[in-house]
Amino acid sequence: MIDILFAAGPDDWADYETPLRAALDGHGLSYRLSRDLPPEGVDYIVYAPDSQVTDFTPYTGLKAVLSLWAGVERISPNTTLRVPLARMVDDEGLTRGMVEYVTGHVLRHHLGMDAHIVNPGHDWAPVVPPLATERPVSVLGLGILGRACAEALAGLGFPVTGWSRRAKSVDGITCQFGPDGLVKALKSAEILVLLLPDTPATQNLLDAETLALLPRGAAIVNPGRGPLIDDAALIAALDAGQIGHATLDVFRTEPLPAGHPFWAHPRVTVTPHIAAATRTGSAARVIAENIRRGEADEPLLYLVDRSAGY
Ligand code: NDP
Ligand code: OXD
Repeated sequence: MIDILFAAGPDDWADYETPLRAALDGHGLSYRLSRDLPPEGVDYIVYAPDSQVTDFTPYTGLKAVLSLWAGVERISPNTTLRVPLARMVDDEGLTRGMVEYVTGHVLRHHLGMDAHIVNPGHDWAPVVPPLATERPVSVLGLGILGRACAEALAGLGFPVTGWSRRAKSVDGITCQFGPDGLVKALKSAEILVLLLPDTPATQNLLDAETLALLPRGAAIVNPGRGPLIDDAALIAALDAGQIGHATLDVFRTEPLPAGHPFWAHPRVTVTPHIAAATRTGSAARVIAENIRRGEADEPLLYLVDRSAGY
């Protein structure tokens, strides 16, 4: 009997219980799945950032923690966790959702859609946007999500530069890495997409100095994490016209506090962390597959490198 503790919030339990049971049954596993199990008998913990578990010490027989979220900044540094941590990679749901969000918001800025959607004076003022082939876009982060978005944007014709920690090669994308690569990626980006994880190395990556490297009037789309951007520096850059618009899905504090200047800024679009929701059916299949692997002594999928923090 495999004991699986569902240690995410009550809403998640309501959404996930049925799909998780269906996915586990599909593997013919014999299991107990509950929100409440004696810690010492637990084999796997299904985790989300609002989990009731913050100290893993009592889980003496734990084999792995399986995150329902792709971003693991809140659990990866936990020193009481001493077993493998797998994060969510869900090509059927999460990745598709992110590609749709990013291409939609990039196209909005590229086409200048706002001028037509909000046109109180009913001005007939034709401004023909350039073709995508004339609009360089950079994607910071070339992991599962960044790469899928970079490829989708390149498929629409945008010249795309991608930036990652380690060197890589992706067909149709100009790949950069390291500090020099960041400067190149920023200098060319009329639209900048942030798909980096929140780690000590990425926090405040966009500050006054790096924002100044972007072409004047550049747009930023951030579905990565709030701490990637120095909020005050972004507001100053927006006010100075250095940044034309920022579409932000993620924030240092969520929900974004009522008085935060982003809410009122005319050139900030706030979306409430909805860029790519984990979809219950496909995510449950990813969790169940990892439990099957764990029980079969096969390597787990999507393990987090906790020394790098993602
Ligand atoms: P991955 O781990 O697959 O990719 C992370 C990418 O960031 C990699 O290309 C990695 O480089 C790069 N990277 C990490 N650290 C650095 C650094 N110091 N310098 C340069 N590049 C760096 O993550 P995903 O693509 O799956 O997800 C990215 C992030 O998206 C998540 O961490 C999460 O924060 C966010 N997210 C947001 C959602 C939303 O709804 N808003 C939904 C899901 C995720 P390398 O390839 O060299 O390792
Ligand atoms: C995630 C997210 O990390 O939704 O999965 O932000």
